[in-house]
Amino acid sequence: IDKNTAVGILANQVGFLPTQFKAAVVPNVATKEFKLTDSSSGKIVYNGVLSEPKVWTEAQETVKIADFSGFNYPGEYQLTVDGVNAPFDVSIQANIYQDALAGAIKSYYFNRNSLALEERHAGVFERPASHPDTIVYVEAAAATQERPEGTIISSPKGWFDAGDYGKYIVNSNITTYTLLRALENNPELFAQLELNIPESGDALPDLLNEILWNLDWMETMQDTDGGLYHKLTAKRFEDLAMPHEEYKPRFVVQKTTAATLGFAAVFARASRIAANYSQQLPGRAKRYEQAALKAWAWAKQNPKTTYVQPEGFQTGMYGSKPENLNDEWAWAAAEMFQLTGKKKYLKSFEQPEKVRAPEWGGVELLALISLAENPKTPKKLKLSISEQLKTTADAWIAQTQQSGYGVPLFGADFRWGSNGFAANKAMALFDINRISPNPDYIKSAHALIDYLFGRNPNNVSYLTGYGERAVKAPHHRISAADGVEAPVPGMLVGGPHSGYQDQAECERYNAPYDPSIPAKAYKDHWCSYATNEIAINWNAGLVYILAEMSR
Ligand code: 9MR
Repeated sequence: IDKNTAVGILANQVGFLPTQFKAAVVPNVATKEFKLTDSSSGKIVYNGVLSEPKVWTEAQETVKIADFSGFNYPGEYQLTVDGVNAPFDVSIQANIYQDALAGAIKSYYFNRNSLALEERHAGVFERPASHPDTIVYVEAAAATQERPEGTIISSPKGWFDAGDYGKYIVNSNITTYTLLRALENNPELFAQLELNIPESGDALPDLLNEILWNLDWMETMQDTDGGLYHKLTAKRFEDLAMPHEEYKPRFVVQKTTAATLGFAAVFARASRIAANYSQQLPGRAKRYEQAALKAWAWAKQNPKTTYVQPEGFQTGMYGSKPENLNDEWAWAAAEMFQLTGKKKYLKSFEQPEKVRAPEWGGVELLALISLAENPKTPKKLKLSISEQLKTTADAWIAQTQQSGYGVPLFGADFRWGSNGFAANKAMALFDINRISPNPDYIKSAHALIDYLFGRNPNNVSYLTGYGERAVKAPHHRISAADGVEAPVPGMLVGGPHSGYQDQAECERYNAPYDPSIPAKAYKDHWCSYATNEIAINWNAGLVYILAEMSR
Protein backbone atom coordinates (compact mmCIF):
# COMPACT_ATOMS: atom_id res chain seq x y z
CA ILE A 1 0.00 0.00 0.00
CA ASP A 2 1.01 3.50 -1.00
CA LYS A 3 3.01 5.47 1.57
CA ASN A 4 1.44 8.75 0.65
CA THR A 5 -2.10 7.82 1.40
CA ALA A 6 -4.71 8.15 4.13
CA VAL A 7 -3.89 6.70 7.57
CA GLY A 8 -7.13 4.73 7.59
CA ILE A 9 -10.79 5.13 6.75
CA LEU A 10 -11.54 8.81 7.28
CA ALA A 11 -15.09 10.06 7.60
CA ASN A 12 -17.49 12.19 9.55
CA GLN A 13 -17.24 10.99 13.16
CA VAL A 14 -20.36 12.78 14.31
CA GLY A 15 -22.48 10.98 11.74
CA PHE A 16 -24.70 11.50 8.72
CA LEU A 17 -28.24 12.54 8.01
CA PRO A 18 -30.22 10.00 6.00
CA THR A 19 -30.67 12.60 3.26
CA GLN A 20 -27.05 13.75 3.25
CA PHE A 21 -24.42 13.05 0.60
CA LYS A 22 -22.20 10.50 2.34
CA ALA A 23 -18.63 9.56 1.64
CA ALA A 24 -15.47 8.32 3.32
CA VAL A 25 -11.88 8.67 2.22
CA VAL A 26 -10.05 5.34 2.16
CA PRO A 27 -6.39 4.48 1.65
CA ASN A 28 -5.15 3.71 -1.83
CA VAL A 29 -5.72 -0.04 -1.59
CA ALA A 30 -5.85 -2.54 -4.45
CA THR A 31 -9.44 -3.48 -3.61
CA LYS A 32 -12.22 -2.01 -5.70
CA GLU A 33 -15.10 -2.52 -3.30
CA PHE A 34 -16.32 -1.54 0.15
CA LYS A 35 -19.23 -2.61 2.27
CA LEU A 36 -21.46 -1.44 5.09
CA THR A 37 -22.41 -3.96 7.76
CA ASP A 38 -25.12 -3.47 10.35
CA SER A 39 -23.29 -3.14 13.66
CA SER A 40 -25.72 -5.23 15.69
CA SER A 41 -26.75 -7.98 13.25
CA GLY A 42 -23.45 -8.14 11.34
CA LYS A 43 -25.42 -8.34 8.10
CA ILE A 44 -24.12 -6.65 4.98
CA VAL A 45 -26.51 -3.84 4.12
CA TYR A 46 -24.69 -2.12 1.29
CA ASN A 47 -22.03 -2.96 -1.28
CA GLY A 48 -20.29 -0.09 -2.98
CA VAL A 49 -17.55 0.52 -5.52
CA LEU A 50 -14.54 2.63 -4.60
CA SER A 51 -13.56 5.50 -6.84
CA GLU A 52 -10.37 5.44 -8.88
CA PRO A 53 -7.38 6.66 -6.86
CA LYS A 54 -6.95 10.41 -6.91
CA VAL A 55 -4.46 12.89 -5.50
CA TRP A 56 -5.28 15.74 -3.17
CA THR A 57 -2.37 18.11 -3.62
CA GLU A 58 -3.05 19.92 -0.35
CA ALA A 59 -2.48 16.68 1.58
CA GLN A 60 0.01 15.14 -0.86
CA GLU A 61 -1.91 11.92 -0.69
CA THR A 62 -3.50 9.58 -3.19
CA VAL A 63 -6.76 8.15 -1.88
CA LYS A 64 -10.00 6.53 -2.96
CA ILE A 65 -13.53 7.56 -2.07
CA ALA A 66 -16.25 5.29 -0.76
CA ASP A 67 -19.49 7.04 -1.65
CA PHE A 68 -22.54 5.59 0.07
CA SER A 69 -24.96 8.43 -0.55
CA GLY A 70 -27.33 5.85 -2.01
CA PHE A 71 -27.74 4.26 1.43
CA ASN A 72 -30.10 6.14 3.70
CA TYR A 73 -31.46 3.88 6.44
CA PRO A 74 -30.95 5.22 9.97
CA GLY A 75 -28.76 2.99 12.12
CA GLU A 76 -25.24 2.10 13.21
CA TYR A 77 -22.95 0.50 10.67
CA GLN A 78 -19.36 -0.46 10.02
CA LEU A 79 -17.68 0.57 6.84
CA THR A 80 -15.02 -1.95 5.83
CA VAL A 81 -12.51 -2.17 3.01
CA ASP A 82 -10.38 -5.23 2.32
CA GLY A 83 -6.77 -4.43 3.11
CA VAL A 84 -7.60 -1.78 5.71
CA ASN A 85 -7.40 -3.04 9.29
CA ALA A 86 -9.81 -0.91 11.23
CA PRO A 87 -13.43 -0.49 10.14
CA PHE A 88 -15.10 2.91 10.49
CA ASP A 89 -18.23 3.34 12.63
CA VAL A 90 -20.87 5.08 10.59
CA SER A 91 -23.89 6.55 12.29
CA ILE A 92 -26.92 7.58 10.23
CA GLN A 93 -29.73 9.36 12.06
CA ALA A 94 -32.25 12.11 11.53
CA ASN A 95 -31.27 15.19 13.60
CA ILE A 96 -27.74 13.86 13.95
CA TYR A 97 -26.28 17.40 14.20
CA GLN A 98 -28.64 18.85 16.82
CA ASP A 99 -26.34 18.10 19.75
CA ALA A 100 -23.31 19.51 18.01
CA LEU A 101 -25.35 22.58 17.05
CA ALA A 102 -26.48 23.15 20.63
CA GLY A 103 -22.92 22.56 21.83
CA ALA A 104 -21.41 24.95 19.30
CA ILE A 105 -23.79 27.69 20.50
CA LYS A 106 -23.34 26.87 24.16
CA SER A 107 -19.59 27.38 23.78
CA TYR A 108 -20.34 31.12 23.54
CA TYR A 109 -21.85 30.93 26.99
CA PHE A 110 -18.73 29.13 28.25
CA ASN A 111 -16.71 32.04 26.87
CA ARG A 112 -18.82 34.80 28.39
CA ASN A 113 -16.98 37.74 29.83
CA SER A 114 -18.12 39.33 33.16
CA LEU A 115 -20.28 36.43 34.33
CA ALA A 116 -19.89 33.68 36.93
CA LEU A 117 -20.72 30.36 35.30
CA GLU A 118 -22.86 28.42 37.72
CA GLU A 119 -22.69 24.68 38.14
CA ARG A 120 -26.31 24.21 37.10
CA HIS A 121 -25.54 25.66 33.66
CA ALA A 122 -21.85 24.94 33.28
CA GLY A 123 -21.41 21.61 35.10
CA VAL A 124 -17.71 20.86 35.60
CA PHE A 125 -16.88 24.06 33.71
CA GLU A 126 -18.29 26.32 36.42
CA ARG A 127 -16.02 29.26 37.19
CA PRO A 128 -16.11 32.57 39.07
CA ALA A 129 -16.90 35.84 37.34
CA SER A 130 -14.00 37.70 35.78
CA HIS A 131 -13.26 40.79 33.72
CA PRO A 132 -16.19 42.91 34.85
CA ASP A 133 -14.90 45.57 32.43
CA THR A 134 -16.73 48.27 34.33
CA ILE A 135 -13.45 50.20 34.52
CA VAL A 136 -11.89 50.43 31.08
CA TYR A 137 -9.47 53.18 30.05
CA VAL A 138 -9.68 55.20 26.86
CA GLU A 139 -6.25 54.80 25.23
CA ALA A 140 -4.54 57.84 23.67
CA ALA A 141 -5.39 57.19 20.01
CA ALA A 142 -9.06 56.69 20.94
CA ALA A 143 -9.30 59.94 22.91
CA THR A 144 -11.66 62.78 21.99
CA GLN A 145 -12.43 66.09 23.64
CA GLU A 146 -15.39 64.52 25.31
CA ARG A 147 -13.43 61.47 26.41
CA PRO A 148 -9.79 62.45 26.88
CA GLU A 149 -7.05 59.86 27.35
CA GLY A 150 -7.54 57.89 30.54
CA THR A 151 -11.29 58.47 30.70
CA ILE A 152 -12.97 55.51 32.35
CA ILE A 153 -15.83 53.85 30.52
CA SER A 154 -17.85 50.76 31.34
CA SER A 155 -17.91 48.03 28.72
CA PRO A 156 -19.04 44.76 30.30
CA LYS A 157 -20.32 41.50 28.83
CA GLY A 158 -19.44 40.09 25.41
CA TRP A 159 -17.45 36.94 24.73
CA PHE A 160 -13.73 36.31 24.97
CA ASP A 161 -12.54 36.39 21.38
CA ALA A 162 -10.61 33.17 21.31
CA GLY A 163 -7.94 31.48 23.43
CA ASP A 164 -7.15 34.93 24.82
CA TYR A 165 -9.37 37.18 26.93
CA GLY A 166 -9.57 40.17 24.58
CA LYS A 167 -12.70 41.53 22.89
CA TYR A 168 -12.37 42.77 19.32
CA ILE A 169 -15.11 44.55 17.39
CA VAL A 170 -14.10 43.49 13.86
CA ASN A 171 -14.25 39.85 14.81
CA SER A 172 -17.40 40.32 16.85
CA ASN A 173 -19.02 41.89 13.80
CA ILE A 174 -18.85 38.89 11.50
CA THR A 175 -19.53 36.50 14.37
CA THR A 176 -22.66 38.24 15.57
CA TYR A 177 -23.91 38.84 12.04
CA THR A 178 -23.52 35.17 11.16
CA LEU A 179 -25.34 34.05 14.29
CA LEU A 180 -28.13 36.56 13.61
CA ARG A 181 -28.51 35.17 10.11
CA ALA A 182 -28.64 31.61 11.43
CA LEU A 183 -31.45 32.69 13.74
CA GLU A 184 -33.29 34.59 11.02
CA ASN A 185 -33.16 31.66 8.59
CA ASN A 186 -34.34 29.08 11.12
CA PRO A 187 -36.98 30.63 13.39
CA GLU A 188 -38.75 27.35 14.15
CA LEU A 189 -35.60 25.44 14.92
CA PHE A 190 -34.35 28.09 17.32
CA ALA A 191 -37.70 28.65 18.99
CA GLN A 192 -37.24 25.04 20.21
CA LEU A 193 -33.52 24.79 20.89
CA GLU A 194 -32.84 25.11 24.63
CA LEU A 195 -29.26 25.57 25.75
CA ASN A 196 -29.51 25.57 29.54
CA ILE A 197 -28.07 29.07 29.88
CA PRO A 198 -29.13 31.55 32.59
CA GLU A 199 -31.79 33.08 30.32
CA SER A 200 -33.31 29.74 29.29
CA GLY A 201 -37.04 29.65 29.84
CA ASP A 202 -37.56 33.32 29.04
CA ALA A 203 -39.66 34.36 26.07
CA LEU A 204 -36.76 34.56 23.61
CA PRO A 205 -34.94 31.85 21.67
CA ASP A 206 -31.76 30.89 23.52
CA LEU A 207 -29.66 31.64 20.46
CA LEU A 208 -30.96 35.20 20.59
CA ASN A 209 -30.33 35.35 24.34
CA GLU A 210 -26.74 34.39 23.68
CA ILE A 211 -26.38 36.91 20.85
CA LEU A 212 -27.77 39.67 23.08
CA TRP A 213 -24.95 39.04 25.54
CA ASN A 214 -22.55 40.25 22.86
CA LEU A 215 -24.77 42.95 21.35
CA ASP A 216 -25.01 44.51 24.82
CA TRP A 217 -21.23 44.73 24.92
CA MET A 218 -20.92 45.99 21.35
CA GLU A 219 -23.24 48.91 22.06
CA THR A 220 -20.88 50.12 24.79
CA MET A 221 -18.02 50.15 22.27
CA GLN A 222 -19.64 52.96 20.30
CA ASP A 223 -18.09 56.29 21.19
CA THR A 224 -20.38 59.29 21.65
CA ASP A 225 -19.39 60.48 18.15
CA GLY A 226 -20.67 57.23 16.56
CA GLY A 227 -17.30 55.61 15.85
CA LEU A 228 -16.41 52.17 17.18
CA TYR A 229 -13.47 51.40 19.37
CA HIS A 230 -11.49 48.76 17.54
CA LYS A 231 -10.87 46.52 20.54
CA LEU A 232 -10.93 46.17 24.28
CA THR A 233 -7.88 44.35 25.61
CA ALA A 234 -5.04 44.49 28.08
CA LYS A 235 -1.67 45.55 26.69
CA ARG A 236 -0.44 42.01 26.16
CA PHE A 237 -1.93 38.57 25.85
CA GLU A 238 -2.69 36.96 29.19
CA ASP A 239 -0.59 34.31 30.91
CA LEU A 240 -1.93 30.78 30.91
CA ALA A 241 -4.44 31.06 33.76
CA MET A 242 -8.16 31.06 34.39
CA PRO A 243 -9.82 34.38 33.55
CA HIS A 244 -10.54 35.27 37.18
CA GLU A 245 -6.86 34.79 37.99
CA GLU A 246 -5.63 36.82 35.07
CA TYR A 247 -6.78 40.41 35.22
CA LYS A 248 -4.73 43.35 34.02
CA PRO A 249 -5.93 46.89 33.24
CA ARG A 250 -7.88 46.97 29.99
CA PHE A 251 -8.21 49.68 27.39
CA VAL A 252 -10.41 50.60 24.47
CA VAL A 253 -8.00 51.12 21.62
CA GLN A 254 -8.44 53.39 18.60
CA LYS A 255 -11.50 53.79 16.44
CA THR A 256 -11.52 52.39 12.92
CA THR A 257 -13.61 52.49 9.77
CA ALA A 258 -13.71 48.68 9.46
CA ALA A 259 -14.98 48.22 13.02
CA THR A 260 -17.56 50.96 12.54
CA LEU A 261 -18.89 49.77 9.16
CA GLY A 262 -19.18 46.18 10.32
CA PHE A 263 -21.01 47.39 13.40
CA ALA A 264 -23.44 49.31 11.16
CA ALA A 265 -24.10 46.11 9.20
CA VAL A 266 -24.66 44.08 12.38
CA PHE A 267 -26.91 46.62 14.06
CA ALA A 268 -28.94 47.21 10.90
CA ARG A 269 -29.59 43.47 10.79
CA ALA A 270 -30.13 43.26 14.55
CA SER A 271 -32.65 46.08 14.32
CA ARG A 272 -34.69 44.23 11.70
CA ILE A 273 -34.59 41.05 13.76
CA ALA A 274 -35.39 42.82 17.06
CA ALA A 275 -38.53 44.16 15.37
CA ASN A 276 -39.80 40.57 15.32
CA TYR A 277 -39.49 40.47 19.11
CA SER A 278 -40.87 43.93 19.89
CA GLN A 279 -42.93 42.61 22.82
CA GLN A 280 -39.95 41.07 24.57
CA LEU A 281 -37.48 43.75 23.50
CA PRO A 282 -39.48 46.98 23.47
CA GLY A 283 -37.67 49.92 21.89
CA ARG A 284 -34.74 47.76 20.87
CA ALA A 285 -35.25 47.86 17.10
CA LYS A 286 -35.25 51.65 17.19
CA ARG A 287 -32.19 51.83 19.43
CA TYR A 288 -30.23 49.49 17.17
CA GLU A 289 -31.30 51.47 14.13
CA GLN A 290 -30.03 54.68 15.72
CA ALA A 291 -26.74 53.01 16.55
CA ALA A 292 -26.35 51.81 12.96
CA LEU A 293 -27.16 55.26 11.55
CA LYS A 294 -24.67 56.94 13.86
CA ALA A 295 -21.98 54.44 12.91
CA TRP A 296 -22.61 54.96 9.23
CA ALA A 297 -22.36 58.74 9.64
CA TRP A 298 -19.02 58.40 11.45
CA ALA A 299 -17.66 56.15 8.71
CA LYS A 300 -18.68 58.70 6.09
CA GLN A 301 -16.61 61.29 7.98
CA ASN A 302 -13.72 58.85 8.50
CA PRO A 303 -13.74 56.62 5.42
CA LYS A 304 -10.21 55.24 5.63
CA THR A 305 -9.14 55.11 9.24
CA THR A 306 -7.33 51.83 9.73
CA TYR A 307 -5.84 50.18 12.75
CA VAL A 308 -2.35 51.10 13.88
CA GLN A 309 -1.12 49.18 16.91
CA PRO A 310 -0.16 51.77 19.55
CA GLU A 311 3.23 51.58 21.26
CA GLY A 312 3.13 49.08 24.07
CA PHE A 313 0.18 47.01 22.80
CA GLN A 314 0.72 43.44 21.64
CA THR A 315 -2.77 41.94 21.41
CA GLY A 316 -4.54 40.99 18.16
CA MET A 317 -4.77 43.47 15.28
CA TYR A 318 -7.69 42.48 13.06
CA GLY A 319 -6.43 45.25 10.79
CA SER A 320 -7.29 46.12 7.19
CA LYS A 321 -5.39 48.28 4.73
CA PRO A 322 -7.03 51.62 3.81
CA GLU A 323 -7.29 50.50 0.17
CA ASN A 324 -9.02 47.27 1.21
CA LEU A 325 -12.16 48.64 2.80
CA ASN A 326 -14.45 48.24 -0.23
CA ASP A 327 -15.90 45.04 1.13
CA GLU A 328 -16.74 46.60 4.51
CA TRP A 329 -18.41 49.50 2.69
CA ALA A 330 -20.37 47.08 0.51
CA TRP A 331 -21.51 45.10 3.54
CA ALA A 332 -22.69 48.12 5.54
CA ALA A 333 -24.28 49.68 2.45
CA ALA A 334 -26.27 46.52 1.69
CA GLU A 335 -27.56 46.28 5.24
CA MET A 336 -28.33 49.99 5.61
CA PHE A 337 -30.22 49.81 2.32
CA GLN A 338 -32.24 46.85 3.54
CA LEU A 339 -32.98 48.51 6.89
CA THR A 340 -34.03 51.90 5.57
CA GLY A 341 -35.10 51.13 1.99
CA LYS A 342 -33.08 54.18 0.91
CA LYS A 343 -31.21 53.78 -2.36
CA LYS A 344 -28.62 56.41 -1.43
CA TYR A 345 -26.73 53.75 0.49
CA LEU A 346 -26.10 51.78 -2.66
CA LYS A 347 -23.79 54.58 -3.83
CA SER A 348 -21.28 53.14 -1.38
CA PHE A 349 -21.66 49.66 -2.84
CA GLU A 350 -19.26 48.61 -5.56
CA GLN A 351 -19.60 45.16 -7.03
CA PRO A 352 -16.37 43.35 -6.19
CA GLU A 353 -14.11 41.94 -8.86
CA LYS A 354 -13.44 38.77 -6.98
CA VAL A 355 -15.61 37.09 -4.37
CA ARG A 356 -14.08 35.23 -1.46
CA ALA A 357 -15.70 33.01 1.14
CA PRO A 358 -16.46 35.26 4.13
CA GLU A 359 -13.96 35.86 6.92
CA TRP A 360 -13.30 38.73 9.30
CA GLY A 361 -11.22 40.59 6.72
CA GLY A 362 -13.28 39.71 3.65
CA VAL A 363 -16.99 40.36 3.80
CA GLU A 364 -18.11 41.17 0.24
CA LEU A 365 -19.99 37.89 -0.12
CA LEU A 366 -22.17 38.85 2.84
CA ALA A 367 -23.10 42.04 1.00
CA LEU A 368 -23.91 40.13 -2.17
CA ILE A 369 -26.12 37.62 -0.36
CA SER A 370 -27.93 40.42 1.44
CA LEU A 371 -28.65 42.24 -1.83
CA ALA A 372 -29.57 39.04 -3.66
CA GLU A 373 -32.18 38.28 -0.99
CA ASN A 374 -33.58 41.78 -0.68
CA PRO A 375 -36.81 42.22 -2.70
CA LYS A 376 -36.03 45.93 -3.08
CA THR A 377 -32.67 45.52 -4.80
CA PRO A 378 -32.78 46.95 -8.34
CA LYS A 379 -33.38 44.16 -10.83
CA LYS A 380 -30.30 44.66 -12.98
CA LEU A 381 -27.99 44.71 -9.99
CA LYS A 382 -29.63 41.63 -8.59
CA LEU A 383 -29.17 39.72 -11.81
CA SER A 384 -25.54 40.58 -12.04
CA ILE A 385 -25.00 39.62 -8.40
CA SER A 386 -26.69 36.24 -8.89
CA GLU A 387 -24.45 35.58 -11.88
CA GLN A 388 -21.38 36.49 -9.88
CA LEU A 389 -22.38 34.26 -6.99
CA LYS A 390 -22.99 31.37 -9.35
CA THR A 391 -19.57 31.82 -10.97
CA THR A 392 -18.01 31.89 -7.51
CA ALA A 393 -19.69 28.68 -6.38
CA ASP A 394 -18.92 26.95 -9.68
CA ALA A 395 -15.22 27.64 -9.17
CA TRP A 396 -15.43 25.97 -5.75
CA ILE A 397 -17.16 22.96 -7.28
CA ALA A 398 -14.24 22.64 -9.68
CA GLN A 399 -11.95 22.50 -6.62
CA THR A 400 -14.07 19.71 -5.16
CA GLN A 401 -13.75 17.75 -8.36
CA GLN A 402 -9.97 18.17 -8.40
CA SER A 403 -9.54 17.07 -4.81
CA GLY A 404 -8.92 13.43 -3.92
CA TYR A 405 -10.71 14.11 -0.63
CA GLY A 406 -13.63 15.60 -2.54
CA VAL A 407 -13.51 18.92 -0.70
CA PRO A 408 -13.38 22.47 -2.08
CA LEU A 409 -10.23 23.42 -0.20
CA PHE A 410 -7.28 24.65 -2.15
CA GLY A 411 -4.17 26.83 -1.92
CA ALA A 412 -4.68 29.93 0.20
CA ASP A 413 -7.73 28.32 1.85
CA PHE A 414 -5.08 26.87 4.13
CA ARG A 415 -4.39 30.01 6.11
CA TRP A 416 -4.70 30.85 9.80
CA GLY A 417 -8.23 29.72 10.66
CA SER A 418 -8.58 27.34 7.68
CA ASN A 419 -11.34 25.41 9.45
CA GLY A 420 -13.33 28.58 10.02
CA PHE A 421 -12.81 29.41 6.39
CA ALA A 422 -14.03 25.95 5.39
CA ALA A 423 -17.17 26.42 7.51
CA ASN A 424 -17.76 29.81 5.89
CA LYS A 425 -17.32 28.34 2.43
CA ALA A 426 -19.98 25.76 3.28
CA MET A 427 -22.19 28.57 4.58
CA ALA A 428 -21.71 30.46 1.32
CA LEU A 429 -22.55 27.33 -0.68
CA PHE A 430 -25.82 26.91 1.24
CA ASP A 431 -26.56 30.61 0.67
CA ILE A 432 -25.76 30.55 -3.03
CA ASN A 433 -27.83 27.41 -3.43
CA ARG A 434 -30.88 29.36 -2.21
CA ILE A 435 -30.27 31.95 -4.89
CA SER A 436 -29.16 29.68 -7.70
CA PRO A 437 -29.98 26.07 -6.78
CA ASN A 438 -27.51 23.34 -7.68
CA PRO A 439 -27.18 19.93 -5.95
CA ASP A 440 -23.40 20.11 -6.45
CA TYR A 441 -23.27 23.11 -4.11
CA ILE A 442 -25.00 21.09 -1.40
CA LYS A 443 -22.74 18.14 -2.04
CA SER A 444 -19.66 20.30 -1.52
CA ALA A 445 -21.14 21.89 1.58
CA HIS A 446 -21.78 18.42 3.03
CA ALA A 447 -18.23 17.43 2.13
CA LEU A 448 -16.93 20.37 4.15
CA ILE A 449 -18.95 19.30 7.17
CA ASP A 450 -17.54 15.80 6.75
CA TYR A 451 -14.06 17.30 6.49
CA LEU A 452 -14.41 19.26 9.73
CA PHE A 453 -15.77 16.23 11.57
CA GLY A 454 -13.14 13.73 10.45
CA ARG A 455 -12.79 13.27 6.70
CA ASN A 456 -9.39 14.93 6.84
CA PRO A 457 -5.78 13.71 6.70
CA ASN A 458 -5.29 14.32 10.43
CA ASN A 459 -8.10 11.89 11.26
CA VAL A 460 -9.55 14.27 13.82
CA SER A 461 -12.88 15.92 14.51
CA TYR A 462 -11.96 19.57 14.82
CA LEU A 463 -14.89 20.30 17.14
CA THR A 464 -14.09 19.78 20.82
CA GLY A 465 -16.33 17.21 22.47
CA TYR A 466 -17.90 15.81 19.29
CA GLY A 467 -16.60 12.77 17.45
CA GLU A 468 -14.63 9.73 18.53
CA ARG A 469 -11.29 11.36 17.84
CA ALA A 470 -12.11 14.97 18.66
CA VAL A 471 -9.55 17.67 19.44
CA LYS A 472 -8.20 17.28 22.96
CA ALA A 473 -5.91 20.20 23.67
CA PRO A 474 -7.12 23.40 22.02
CA HIS A 475 -5.22 26.64 22.47
CA HIS A 476 -7.88 27.98 24.84
CA ARG A 477 -6.73 29.31 28.18
CA ILE A 478 -9.81 28.15 30.07
CA SER A 479 -9.57 24.59 28.75
CA ALA A 480 -5.86 24.46 29.53
CA ALA A 481 -6.13 25.98 33.02
CA ASP A 482 -9.41 24.70 34.49
CA GLY A 483 -8.10 21.37 35.80
CA VAL A 484 -10.79 19.49 33.88
CA GLU A 485 -9.29 16.94 31.54
CA ALA A 486 -11.76 17.43 28.70
CA PRO A 487 -11.65 20.73 26.85
CA VAL A 488 -14.67 23.01 26.97
CA PRO A 489 -17.01 21.41 24.39
CA GLY A 490 -18.40 22.89 21.20
CA MET A 491 -15.41 24.85 19.97
CA LEU A 492 -14.02 24.62 16.44
CA VAL A 493 -10.24 24.93 16.28
CA GLY A 494 -8.54 27.05 13.62
CA GLY A 495 -7.04 24.13 11.72
CA PRO A 496 -4.07 23.26 9.53
CA HIS A 497 -1.88 25.60 7.48
CA SER A 498 1.81 26.00 6.80
CA GLY A 499 2.45 29.30 8.56
CA TYR A 500 4.12 27.69 11.60
CA GLN A 501 4.02 30.99 13.50
CA ASP A 502 4.01 28.93 16.70
CA GLN A 503 7.27 27.09 15.99
CA ALA A 504 9.18 28.56 18.94
CA GLU A 505 6.30 27.90 21.33
CA CYS A 506 5.78 24.32 20.18
CA GLU A 507 9.49 23.55 20.27
CA ARG A 508 9.60 24.92 23.80
CA TYR A 509 6.92 22.39 24.75
CA ASN A 510 8.77 19.72 22.82
CA ALA A 511 5.81 19.44 20.46
CA PRO A 512 7.12 20.56 17.07
CA TYR A 513 5.21 19.63 13.93
CA ASP A 514 5.94 19.42 10.23
CA PRO A 515 4.41 22.44 8.52
CA SER A 516 5.31 21.46 4.95
CA ILE A 517 2.02 19.88 3.82
CA PRO A 518 -0.82 22.41 4.21
CA ALA A 519 -3.71 20.11 5.14
CA LYS A 520 -1.50 18.14 7.54
CA ALA A 521 0.23 21.07 9.23
CA TYR A 522 -1.66 20.76 12.47
CA LYS A 523 -0.88 20.02 16.11
CA ASP A 524 -3.42 19.07 18.74
CA HIS A 525 -1.48 20.72 21.55
CA TRP A 526 -1.89 23.82 23.69
CA CYS A 527 1.28 25.26 22.13
CA SER A 528 -0.20 25.54 18.66
CA TYR A 529 -1.88 28.92 18.65
CA ALA A 530 -1.53 28.98 14.87
CA THR A 531 -3.47 25.74 14.21
CA ASN A 532 -5.28 24.76 17.40
CA GLU A 533 -6.74 27.96 18.81
CA ILE A 534 -10.48 28.44 18.97
CA ALA A 535 -12.26 31.67 18.00
CA ILE A 536 -15.80 33.02 18.02
CA ASN A 537 -15.80 33.80 14.30
CA TRP A 538 -14.82 30.28 13.26
CA ASN A 539 -17.50 28.82 15.48
CA ALA A 540 -20.18 31.06 14.00
CA GLY A 541 -19.72 29.61 10.51
CA LEU A 542 -20.08 26.16 12.03
CA VAL A 543 -23.25 27.14 13.89
CA TYR A 544 -24.69 28.42 10.62
CA ILE A 545 -24.05 25.23 8.67
CA LEU A 546 -25.16 22.95 11.50
CA ALA A 547 -28.41 24.89 11.62
CA GLU A 548 -28.77 24.33 7.87
CA MET A 549 -28.33 20.62 8.56
CA SER A 550 -30.83 20.60 11.43
CA ARG A 551 -33.97 21.92 9.83
O1 9MR B 1 -8.02 35.10 12.94
C1 9MR B 1 -6.86 35.91 12.92
C2 9MR B 1 -6.02 35.52 11.73
O2 9MR B 1 -6.70 35.81 10.53
C3 9MR B 1 -4.69 36.24 11.77
O3 9MR B 1 -3.86 35.76 10.73
C4 9MR B 1 -4.02 36.02 13.13
C5 9MR B 1 -2.68 36.71 13.27
O4 9MR B 1 -2.81 38.08 13.23
O5 9MR B 1 -4.87 36.47 14.15
C6 9MR B 1 -6.09 35.77 14.22
O6 9MR B 1 -6.87 36.32 15.23
C7 9MR B 1 -6.44 36.17 16.55
C8 9MR B 1 -6.55 37.56 17.20
O7 9MR B 1 -5.63 38.41 16.62
C9 9MR B 1 -6.40 37.52 18.71
N1 9MR B 1 -7.26 36.55 19.32
C10 9MR B 1 -7.04 35.21 18.77
C11 9MR B 1 -7.36 35.22 17.30
C12 9MR B 1 -7.35 33.81 16.73
O8 9MR B 1 -6.07 33.29 16.59
